[in-house]
Amino acid sequence: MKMTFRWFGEQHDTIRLEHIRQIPGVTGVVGALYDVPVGDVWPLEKILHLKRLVEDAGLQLEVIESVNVHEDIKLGAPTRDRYIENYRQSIRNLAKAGIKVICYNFMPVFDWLRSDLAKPLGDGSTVLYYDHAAIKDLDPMRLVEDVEQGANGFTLPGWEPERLKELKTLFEKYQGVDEEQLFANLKYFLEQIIPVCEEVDVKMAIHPDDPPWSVFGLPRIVTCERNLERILKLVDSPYNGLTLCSGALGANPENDVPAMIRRFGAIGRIHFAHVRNVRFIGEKSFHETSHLSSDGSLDLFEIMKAYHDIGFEGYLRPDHGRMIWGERGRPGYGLYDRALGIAYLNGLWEAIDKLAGWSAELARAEEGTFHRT
Ligand SMILES: [Mn+2]
Repeated sequence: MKMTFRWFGEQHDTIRLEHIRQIPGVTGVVGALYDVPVGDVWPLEKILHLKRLVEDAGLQLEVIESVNVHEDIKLGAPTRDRYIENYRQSIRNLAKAGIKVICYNFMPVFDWLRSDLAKPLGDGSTVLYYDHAAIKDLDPMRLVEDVEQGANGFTLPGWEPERLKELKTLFEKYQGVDEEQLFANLKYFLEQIIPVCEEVDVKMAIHPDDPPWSVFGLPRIVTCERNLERILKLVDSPYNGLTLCSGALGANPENDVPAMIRRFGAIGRIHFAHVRNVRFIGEKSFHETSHLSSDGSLDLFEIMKAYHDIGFEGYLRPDHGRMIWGERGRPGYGLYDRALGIAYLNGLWEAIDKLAGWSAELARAEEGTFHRT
């Protein structure tokens, strides 16, 4: 397991690379270019500049999150081929800079969605909160305004203004796209890009939809074990893999996250792990929490144990945290609670690893005794 930390770059993050370097066990940064419009080719010089910054701070840059997919690709519009060709070129450029994994998502219109970006908890911290009942009847434009106001002046990933002003038109375009069509459009995209990934050795890792159900009547497919399996089979290559996000999938209590880790990890298709907790409040309603098992509804020990059992050697990062200690930053992406999350995940990992070593030793010793007698 390689511990990483998401960073939004010099212009878009309050957190400095030197601070990330000081979090125990972190070896790499998960980065992206935020000034390249969705659909354009990522220029090699810009990628190399980012890589230099990260490496000068003593960290590695091997994972990109995200290279966003242009809406025309998800819609299956006639113009998609141009954007797919650009995506292929971005993959080649990222490979030249030593990138190993690209995280992306295939969510129509919206990236992740929440009804509140700063819900206060009893301990005085604030967290991201989702309540389907509050969202489902809302005008999507109204939600966009709310999110913009609650984002502390940041543009949230996936909520780029140029994309959101097209919102109305986009909704109209999705009228004819159901889940089956979205699967077909994803297949078309993967068939074009995976051969390039195989050629340049870059692994694609699709992020689950967050939350993992349909919102505003838009189709969503990266939601459950069955669909993940179907996605992996659309193009059956090790380069077509997953970002297994415990929080996104875990928001639906029907998703058994440790079981998914074991199943898809055993076949080598998890390339990137997002680990965090959520607390269920009711039907399609949850808020985020610290990473600690007892603070939420997911068992982080079981999750880390599953990664250990499959011999996970890929990239892992803590995910959204609470906003604590007066920090002002991107909702979900403060320094302090994610650093606490890392310390906790490292502790779980060390304990699981040593106990596994002891059990193996014990088993060998017992075997020895058995043979001698
Ligand atoms: Mn995630």
